Amino acid sequence: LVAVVCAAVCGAYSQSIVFDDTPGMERQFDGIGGLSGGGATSKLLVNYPQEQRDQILDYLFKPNFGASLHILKVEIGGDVQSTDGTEASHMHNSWDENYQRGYEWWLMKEAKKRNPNIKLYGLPWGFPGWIGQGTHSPYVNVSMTADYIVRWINGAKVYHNLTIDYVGIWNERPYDIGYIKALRATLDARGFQNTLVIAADEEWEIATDIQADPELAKIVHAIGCHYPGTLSDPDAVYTGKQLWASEDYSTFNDDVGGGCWARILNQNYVNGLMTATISWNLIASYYDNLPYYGNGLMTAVEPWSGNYVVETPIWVSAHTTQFAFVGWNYLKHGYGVGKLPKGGSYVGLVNPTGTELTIVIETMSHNHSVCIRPPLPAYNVEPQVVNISLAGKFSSITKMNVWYTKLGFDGAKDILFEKRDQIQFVNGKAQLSLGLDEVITLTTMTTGQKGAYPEPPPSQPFPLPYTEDFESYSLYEEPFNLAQQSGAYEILSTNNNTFARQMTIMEPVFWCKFGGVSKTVNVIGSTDWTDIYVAVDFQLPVINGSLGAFVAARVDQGGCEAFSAQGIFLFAFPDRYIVANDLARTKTLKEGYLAFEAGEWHRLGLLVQDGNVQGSFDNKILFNMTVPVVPISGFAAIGTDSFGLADFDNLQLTGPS
Ligand code: 147
Repeated sequence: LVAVVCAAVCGAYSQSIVFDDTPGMERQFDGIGGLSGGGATSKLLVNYPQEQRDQILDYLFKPNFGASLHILKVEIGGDVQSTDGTEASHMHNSWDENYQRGYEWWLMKEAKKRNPNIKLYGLPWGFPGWIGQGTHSPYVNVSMTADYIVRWINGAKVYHNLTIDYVGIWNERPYDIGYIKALRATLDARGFQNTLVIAADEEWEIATDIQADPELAKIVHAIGCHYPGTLSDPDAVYTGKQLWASEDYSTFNDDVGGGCWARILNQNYVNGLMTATISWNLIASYYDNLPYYGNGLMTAVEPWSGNYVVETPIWVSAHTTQFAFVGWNYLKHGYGVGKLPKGGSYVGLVNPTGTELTIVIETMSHNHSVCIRPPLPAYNVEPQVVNISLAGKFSSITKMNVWYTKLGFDGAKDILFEKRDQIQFVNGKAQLSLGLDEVITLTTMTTGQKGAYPEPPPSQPFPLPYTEDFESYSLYEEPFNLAQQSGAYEILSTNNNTFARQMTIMEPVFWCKFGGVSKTVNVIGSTDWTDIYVAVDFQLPVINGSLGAFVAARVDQGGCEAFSAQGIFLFAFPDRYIVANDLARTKTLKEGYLAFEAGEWHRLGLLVQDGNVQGSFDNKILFNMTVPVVPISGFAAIGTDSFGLADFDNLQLTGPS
């Protein structure tokens, strides 16, 4: 706990840390952010009841309230699986252009509504197939890819009045210098001189290319490294470029996750001179048992109940975000930035006119601040007393406001972002007693608020029975609750009927390392489901139609592993049906005769009950069989047998009676 008064004996073992602007400032602070996408991480947030959804958005973006983020990074959807699902491209095909798909436009507008100063950053994970022209590279025609990306930036402006501040290259995949130059040239030619290029969203390796190529050096605004473990490469520092942890965190959002976030927010600068840190992800809004469940600043996975959880990382963020802003500057190492004598770290941030000072101190112990990656070398933190000394222009400060967090482990209660009594400075000096796993902000800023809303509604399981006819949707929206793991689904309407269409007609430029099978799949519900009835109307369009459609139960995997998902899959083709034990159809359980034509609507049903599987077509029983041994539970799913158009309507899910 912050203790200003210390017995005389404290002085004997206390150490001084100084905050002094005399030698000037070091680097400019570029902000703390969250990442929506890479992929589909905000999926379940979109159709929350408006009341809870607005509350959640306030906790994330509203200044002076919660995480109050400075940067929102979003995926530029590419119709590919990009971790927890696929996000739609604005150009499924070369002849197609649409800026109403998905939810990132909506999210960016909600963020801007709350904080007009929030910076926006777009980055693709994958690309629709036509960009690769039959290859799996986006660089076969770099001006075409640059055109595709700049169209997204232009669409943001024209259709949503959103200014994209930063754009990246290809998430965690190879960059191409020719492409980076083409991208810059295209941005400039279309009036986006102010959209800055961040490269290359992997490690620091672009630093050597920047050193060797003055033209490239001019183009790259900041080097963006992922999961830097608070360290930057000397080559990267040598470029003189801004250095960003352009994706970091990805840790379950309990107190250890909060500890990770607190440690890296400070130490990315202290150890690595990184001036921006962006959390993967912004909000964990994807079903449990998809990859990296809960790896967001907070969790919201129940649109049907409205339940959500404001987790520790939100309040850890607030310690920095509410009291320092983009364009502020860090003090110099040794003059307000450094490691504490007995472990932990501190940063001093100053506003552009030099009149406000914010100090953030963290004392996270090793085991209480481990992030998902990279491994964290051993270190020690001990309780300590530090003498704080304010020098230069700051020497006249007599008091600072104090915000305090102590993460509670082993049954102890968390203290999260509480306002404490002011700390008094006598001749620029004060003493602070620090315990373990604390975050303390000392600031001249008088703002700061621990935002609060009434408890959200209680948690509820996915509601069954469940029906979805899509009639209430806006055109081009993505179906709610159906978490697309391959393919891109959107709401269309013909003859006064609204339905969901699978839009991807060719294999995309994948992001997942192992590529994927040429199937599309949407999962829904819970991986706890065992017995279930799943039925849907489907139609295979005549032109560019998929070869078949399926309904499935007990689907056990999503994410990049979706392609190897097992389950009970009933595929319908114009001339037969196939029951497979896996999405890839490597294991056929049953086959039989079926006859229908493309362009006709039919209903496909799958009932798993009491050890029996029953398939139906247009409500007539097709077969009965014994339930396969594995998997024993999983999501319900619908999808297609190949990339190609397919329409779905009147989804019905019924649980065991
Ligand atoms: C990152 C991705 O960029 C994100 O989309 C998301 O998948 C995130 C989840 O932690 O991870 O990709 C990485 C995946 C693996 C490693 C690093 C980054 N790794 O093993 O070092």
